[in-house]
Amino acid sequence: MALATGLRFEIKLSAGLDGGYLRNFDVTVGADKQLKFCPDNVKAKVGDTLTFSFFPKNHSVVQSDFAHPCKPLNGHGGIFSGFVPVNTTQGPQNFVITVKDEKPLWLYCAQTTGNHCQAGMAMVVNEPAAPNTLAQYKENAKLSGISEVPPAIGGGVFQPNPKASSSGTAPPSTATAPPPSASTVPAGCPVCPVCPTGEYKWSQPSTGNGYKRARAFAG
Ligand SMILES: [Cu+2]
Repeated sequence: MALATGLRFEIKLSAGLDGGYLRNFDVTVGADKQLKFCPDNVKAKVGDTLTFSFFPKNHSVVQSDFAHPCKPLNGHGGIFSGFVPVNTTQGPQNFVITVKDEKPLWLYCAQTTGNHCQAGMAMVVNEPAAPNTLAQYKENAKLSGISEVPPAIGGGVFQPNPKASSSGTAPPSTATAPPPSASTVPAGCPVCPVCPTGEYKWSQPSTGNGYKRARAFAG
């Protein structure tokens, strides 16, 4: 896994295509012990970001295409977060990708223990019209055989996760556990498995000039 060695600021001078602002979508990976991305169907524009936060036990984000569910794009290329083992509530680092175009972007988890992709752990950005829907991708995934893992991490950056536990150990799980809504599911993400479609979190309001404000990335 890439480790943050410092922070740098990157100012995006390209406005969102809607002329207003770019957005970030927070996506949980395996939250609530479910083999799901949440949300799993996002409509995004060029320059928008998706920030993946990882939950136990060991998930990944891999890009594929519709025709090859649970297989890396072009056999090897594309987005890959690596496997992110998590023992605590959330992993210490998030994986952030930037939407490069508005073509459909298919993502899955390549964990073979439990066959996560075949069990439906997949998502889409900019879902195409029928018949190539997310639902159909998941149907095809059931028959896809063993998931494949890309050889190298790429296609995104890691950022510190402000919601991660700093102790490195699992929190108490019985009498002193916080209310269910407190920590395991980010605010704004409804209880899975029913994930919303599309836009539920806006990262920053427009500043009026069409530019996104500076944003820190792990470098
Ligand atoms: Cu997984």
